[in-house]
Amino acid sequence: MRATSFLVLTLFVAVVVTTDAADKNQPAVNGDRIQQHITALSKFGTNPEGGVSRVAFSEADIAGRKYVAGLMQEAGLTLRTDAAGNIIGRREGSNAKLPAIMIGSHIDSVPGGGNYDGDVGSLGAIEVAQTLKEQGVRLKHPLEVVIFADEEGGTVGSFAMIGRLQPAALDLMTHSGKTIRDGIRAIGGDPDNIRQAQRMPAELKAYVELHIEQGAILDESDIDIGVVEGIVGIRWWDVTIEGVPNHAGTTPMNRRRDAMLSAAEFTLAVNRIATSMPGRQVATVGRIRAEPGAPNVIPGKVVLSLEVRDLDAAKMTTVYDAIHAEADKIAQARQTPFTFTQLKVSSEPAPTDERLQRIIAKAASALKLSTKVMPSGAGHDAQEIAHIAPTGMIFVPSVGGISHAPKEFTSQQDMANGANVLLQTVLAIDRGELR
Ligand code: HGY
Ligand code: MN
Ligand code: MN
Repeated sequence: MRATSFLVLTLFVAVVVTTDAADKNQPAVNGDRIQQHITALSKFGTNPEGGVSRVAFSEADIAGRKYVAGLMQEAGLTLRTDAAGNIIGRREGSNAKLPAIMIGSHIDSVPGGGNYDGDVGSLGAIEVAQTLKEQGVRLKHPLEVVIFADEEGGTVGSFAMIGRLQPAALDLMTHSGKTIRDGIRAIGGDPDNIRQAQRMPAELKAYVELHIEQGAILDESDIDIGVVEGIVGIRWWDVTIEGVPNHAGTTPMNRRRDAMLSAAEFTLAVNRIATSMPGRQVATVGRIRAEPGAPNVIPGKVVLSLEVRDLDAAKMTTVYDAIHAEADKIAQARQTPFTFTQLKVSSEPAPTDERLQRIIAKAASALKLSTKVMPSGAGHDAQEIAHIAPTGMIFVPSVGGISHAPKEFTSQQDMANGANVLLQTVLAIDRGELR
């Protein structure tokens, strides 16, 4: 071997060995364990289609929360349940004066949901705490892992944490059959003192949430990690349409004031309006109830849900105004008045912290993972916490972009990648990179 070749080879070996050693020195999560926890959590509220119906405050939710609380304790966290029912696990840092780095997500699901929405971020955050404990890493900042209460009912737990859950919202009925007030009580919260759940900006250094993308962008472009730049706002209304109930056999077609017919026209109009404007806004009628609800009675009343989402609050107002104007026309033409009641759990759009975007992207690159900066079309607790702390979000791919459905799927490797990026992001914040 010529001297130069020998030198090149030696350098090459040295670089490989050094890089390898550096990677080994970095704490890394246990992907098998995340997968085991995902599988175990999926048993709470499991449904025959392979997903879960673990709606907030249901028996399944209560049992699932107990399971994750056990994991949090094993991870060395000291637990408390706040007044809103959020489970908060804390690990003190070496400097008692520093604010906490908060990570977490939710474990409640939509009815007929999947096994990854919220669960990946919750179990990924617990895995970060477990990894720090096992690998003997002491942070300077306290670490808090939060499992937020009732995310799917309108980011209820995180709303309370920022002090914006209005008392009227406590009376809303949830999928569990309990009001939010009774639900919070059932999970160990204290709805009569909901204000006590509020956290102050000085208490929090940052909040970072890992989540599945719930869309197809990462999967279709074969990208490992999404760096979220902003989260859409979500506004919900109950729309009530008043008609006149009457006999479905004896009332001629030209003498009807059929609330269902107006609801059908309205539903088509919502879709047409959201589709016809330039931009990424979406609008949905997702639930409908006709009264009295019999085949042989013309519906006298229909109550349906309206949801509008966009990254721009002004755009959401424009879409809503157009929908309302169309409803007025339908009401006039069919003599069926419409009433819109906005629910007290609507979320405003939220940009994420640009410094955290950079930290997340850098952490992913150091792990040799590809990244893409992208918006979130789904709502998250992160958009509420963004009002009181610098907030970042890490997305991992959802196969086929399917979510809020039993076929929702994210691979073990992608979950581990996301949790490792979360871990490295926490370490970077702790080192002082969030300046
Ligand atoms: O509805 C949402 O976007 C969220 O998954 N809660
Ligand atoms: Mn969801
Ligand atoms: Mn979610």
